[in-house]
Amino acid sequence: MLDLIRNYLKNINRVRYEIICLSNIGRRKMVKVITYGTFDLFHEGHYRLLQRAKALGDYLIVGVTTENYDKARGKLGVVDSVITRIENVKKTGFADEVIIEESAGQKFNDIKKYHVDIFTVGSDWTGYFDYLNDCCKVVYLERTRNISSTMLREQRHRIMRIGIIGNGRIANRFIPEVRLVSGISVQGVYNPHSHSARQFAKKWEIDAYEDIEQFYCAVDAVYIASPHKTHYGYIIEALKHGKHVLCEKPMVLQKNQAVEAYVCAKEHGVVLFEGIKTAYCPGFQKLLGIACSGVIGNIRNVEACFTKLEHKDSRELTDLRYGGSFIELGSYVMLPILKLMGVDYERFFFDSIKGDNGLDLFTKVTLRYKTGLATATCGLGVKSEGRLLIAGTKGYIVVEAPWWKTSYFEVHYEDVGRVDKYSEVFLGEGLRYEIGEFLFRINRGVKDDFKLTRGESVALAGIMEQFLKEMRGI
Ligand code: C2G
Repeated sequence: MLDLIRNYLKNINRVRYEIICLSNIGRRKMVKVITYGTFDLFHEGHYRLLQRAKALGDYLIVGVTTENYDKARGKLGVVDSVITRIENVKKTGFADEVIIEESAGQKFNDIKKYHVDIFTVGSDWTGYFDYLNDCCKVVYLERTRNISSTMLREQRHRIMRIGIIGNGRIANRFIPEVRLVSGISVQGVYNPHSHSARQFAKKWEIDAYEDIEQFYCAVDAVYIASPHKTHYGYIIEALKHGKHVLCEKPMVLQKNQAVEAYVCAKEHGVVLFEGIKTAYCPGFQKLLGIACSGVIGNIRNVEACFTKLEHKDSRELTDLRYGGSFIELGSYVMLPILKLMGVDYERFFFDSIKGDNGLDLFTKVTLRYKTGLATATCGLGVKSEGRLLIAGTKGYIVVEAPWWKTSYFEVHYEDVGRVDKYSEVFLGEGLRYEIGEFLFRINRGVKDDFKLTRGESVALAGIMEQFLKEMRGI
């Protein structure tokens, strides 16, 4: 298949190239420009990039990525075939030559091979390709901020325009990850503190909205990354505006709020999705598959620990209502327990080591099920071994830290000499997996939420609520 594409491109491009070379004889040196991209669900941003790339010189070479390369570099959800993507690039009339990009490191060789003068790419990659300055000029062209739907009308999938509410640390990690999911584009940010939103928008070349109604008009979906206590209000408001919602964990801190939010999403025909990244990453999916396959027998005990030392002045250790280790990390440590042991625990209790301000620096939750036990441990002020251990009647599975970014795990048996080892990719910050799944559910109308069910999400909210009641009297 690749050979076919290569020959086809080679023939038409050779003729074009010869004509251009002949017409340039005796004139100034022809300036050759090269750019690369996936060009999936071809849109205005791609068109404008190619138009400006062409204007930088006389001859434009466009590298279109193969499916395998996109897979290897962690770009998810590519819809169009490489043939369609090449055709779409060619239709613009800007490309004098189209080549295929198959691997990392190819850019450097292409620049030498095709005697390229300028390498260009959108500004979402600023700095990333500076190393190519050694062999040609590198130009970052400003990315197109607003992708209107005019160019996309006939397409099966629209580009989903997502807006961000809240612009803290996690939102800064979210944007580069969205850019590695095909079919979704960050439109803008809303924060009642408009100065902060404007700075964030400038940094990421997106729009800042001061008016929340205008914000909702401009987006199809929202990512809620605001302080915990504001989640519920934003979720309901966004759902009522008919927007799909991806909300950071913990989604809400009361069981009835979670139930109401899911009912509201159903009523408005949109997707509500709790963003616990571990739940959607391929390694964790593989782990659950192996754990439930019977190789370790019946699961009798799950122990999950996650600690992350935070500075005493951090938001996590100073927010007296919604700070502390369990609210911050509890969603992660409870996840494998709820997935493997279920939501029907018989009883559970919390115990914490508290700091001077009363916030928990370290918390243990012990759960008793009909068929087994579980312990969730998390800490912001105590460091421990962040391990996930799943014990069964025939063997056990161990996943070392950072198990919440599952990429490797081992299955052990009574026979100490027998160890089965499994690995799986976990790319970047891993947020791309939840974003990809969110988009998949929106586009395909998928009702199946097995990676993190409504029931599990509601149970998590219930456990958070219980924790706040027992430990803080809220
Ligand atoms: N682009 C843009 N504005 C947008 C979206 C994309 O200017 N709103 C630009 C990108 O910066 C890139 C080109 O359009 O230069 C193609 O974008 P993608 O198809 O998303 O490809 P990308 O993943 O950015 O791959 O080797 C691949 C390249 O490194 C770029």
